[in-house]
Amino acid sequence: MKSMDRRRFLLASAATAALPTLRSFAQATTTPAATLKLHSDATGPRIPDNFIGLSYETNELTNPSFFSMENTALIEKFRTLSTNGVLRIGGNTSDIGYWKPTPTSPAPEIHVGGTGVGEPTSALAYSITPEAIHNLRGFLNRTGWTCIYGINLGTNTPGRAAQEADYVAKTLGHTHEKGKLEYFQLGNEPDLFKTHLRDPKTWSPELYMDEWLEEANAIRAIVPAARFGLPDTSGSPEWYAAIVTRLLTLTDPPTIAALTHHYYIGGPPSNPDMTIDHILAPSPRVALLAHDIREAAARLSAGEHKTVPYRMTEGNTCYRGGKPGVSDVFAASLWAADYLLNLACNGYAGVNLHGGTGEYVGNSLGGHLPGDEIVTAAHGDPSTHPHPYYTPIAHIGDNYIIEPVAYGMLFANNFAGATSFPIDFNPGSVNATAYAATLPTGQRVVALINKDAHQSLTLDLPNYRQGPTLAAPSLDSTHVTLAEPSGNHELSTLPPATAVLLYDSRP
Ligand code: BDP
Repeated sequence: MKSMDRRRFLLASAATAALPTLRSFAQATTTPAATLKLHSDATGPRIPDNFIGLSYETNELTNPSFFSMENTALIEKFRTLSTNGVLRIGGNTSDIGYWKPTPTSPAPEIHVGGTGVGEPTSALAYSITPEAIHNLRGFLNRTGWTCIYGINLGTNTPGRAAQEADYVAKTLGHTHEKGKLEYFQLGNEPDLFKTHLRDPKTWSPELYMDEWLEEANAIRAIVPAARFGLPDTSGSPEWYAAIVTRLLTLTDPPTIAALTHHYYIGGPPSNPDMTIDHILAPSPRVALLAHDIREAAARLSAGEHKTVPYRMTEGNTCYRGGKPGVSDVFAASLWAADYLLNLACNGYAGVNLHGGTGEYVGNSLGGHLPGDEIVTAAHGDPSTHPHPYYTPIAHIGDNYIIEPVAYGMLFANNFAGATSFPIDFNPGSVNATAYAATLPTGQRVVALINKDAHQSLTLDLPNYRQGPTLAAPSLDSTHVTLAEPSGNHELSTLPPATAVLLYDSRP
């Protein structure tokens, strides 16, 4: 990729910032040099062009002008993040939304149990109209994005699901037929239905599959080209295993387009362990989830004689709407850069970070964002923070704003279209990660992410010059820059809390 192409991914406001060269950061107290061995003659997974994704609550469709071609300010921000990303619509509110085909269609009875803490309630049920779907198509056309569309499984009937799917498929068109709909998902985090939607004593992956198949088959009967992603669990690897086993017993299974799961580092916001240090610490769970979904996808692929991709369809730093001072600051940029590249080099088809409008993410949690209480208790003003706190694109006043977590997405998006290759990286005592890939032009790119709050990373990588650098005055700052350095520099020392892309400078 030529440097002009890469510049496309940089934010205009940040691109003019004068960055110090990494060599100039070299410090008096040196940590032992890290080692990095590049195995560029071997190939790892290719990172799809549409790797970048966002996840929004289905409840956003209540306001048909939000995802519409008139919402030019939001379209511009989507295009800043990617010109061909994937918008996933779902979340807890997808299980309390009902299809309302005409203005006079009656509202069905929606019953949700549970406590309403961290989950929606019956009173928050809402309708989805043809107008919202029609406008969504215009929004997708203008952004260049495609869509994963979530349909209610928790409080729906197969008949209503099929009617909605029919309208959505006709209006969006399938991506395998040059349209905008990647696939449907039925139900959000069914592994957690036991808390508010199903009997906890009996709920299981097997019962879920009975219900899922009934709804999926009703949809296929009307939309023969329908494709599905599943199970969209909150994690729960034992679910993918059981679901794949069941799918492999079917003689005429619905078409499976992807296996999917969610990932939040932890939560809720009141949890004292949800700190900047915690979100930057290495997480063994990421590798475990990757291993388990890859195994499940391989089993399904072998059984179906095709390659079934896997995708992280909803996630972020801290569940229940994010934590002020952790989810909405520079630490979240470094987390996202690392997390996305980790998944990219582990063969994931893409990553959808969750966000959107505060009210609707609030509804997904029972009607409010707990982060507000933390800000208020500290005598702060919640209105100065993004809502939800983890959202990649915030809506503050009349403006849409690219938040710190989205800078990490932008950084990682420089790997889109590239083919990863294996490396041996030993950062010593520094909390740092590295990823490497070959761009379609043949040029190699290395990402170094120094998540360490205190230690610099010292590394010699001859013939690689410094590209876009992700930096901020401090880990808890909201002033993030992602910018090209001035001049042509090789790397010597990467300062604490900084990430850099390095490009092979050989002819
Ligand atoms: C996920 C839900 C989503 C919530 C999110 C959160 O799918 O609707 O908004 O958690 O807790 O589990 O922030």
